[in-house]
Amino acid sequence: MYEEEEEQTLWTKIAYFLGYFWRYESPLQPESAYTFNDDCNELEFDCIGNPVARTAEELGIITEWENGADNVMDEEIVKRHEVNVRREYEKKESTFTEFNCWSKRHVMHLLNGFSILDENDDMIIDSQEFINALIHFEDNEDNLVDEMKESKIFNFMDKNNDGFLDVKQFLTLCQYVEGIQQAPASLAADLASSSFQRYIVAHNLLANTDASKI
Ligand SMILES: [Ca+2]
Repeated sequence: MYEEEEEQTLWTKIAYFLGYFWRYESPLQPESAYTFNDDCNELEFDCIGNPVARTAEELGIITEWENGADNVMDEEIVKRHEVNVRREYEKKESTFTEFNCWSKRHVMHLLNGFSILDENDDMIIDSQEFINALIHFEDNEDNLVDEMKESKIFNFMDKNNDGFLDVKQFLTLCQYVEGIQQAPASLAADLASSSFQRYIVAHNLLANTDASKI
């Protein structure tokens, strides 16, 4: 009895194995429309395998929305590209050439000062970073920051009016502080008594201290 059952199981396995060849279906090629079966994509083919005409909306291709999104993003994409170009200033030799009033070493030192203000390291200083870093600096010096005055300086330097300073704008401001370029009249008085001025002076003292160690 036990042997019979075992033999039956074996034949069942063989029959199942042979049946595999009958059940086999070749891979689908739905784009041809000639290989339609129940598994075929019903969005593309009807029940007899003919391609079904579908509108762009039915297929999820909503061109109006896509075009609308592109139009909305156009201006933003141009703006982002410009910002990314300005983020590269720090690494460019042309920046050192443009500010050759200083040695490359001193420009590097000022760029370290830039990095301290640039809290999120995205190579631009936004107004919040500018104010926060100066508050932090003045805290150490037991001074208060006149936020209105610092914002005025920031906005004056933000010629593009896009809410941040790039490396070149920062270095230009440093030139005003160091008297290499005369600060515009509308900026000079505020700058002379600003936290930013004190920050750069203190930062430069650090450079002199470091240089004296060498
Ligand atoms: Ca930043």
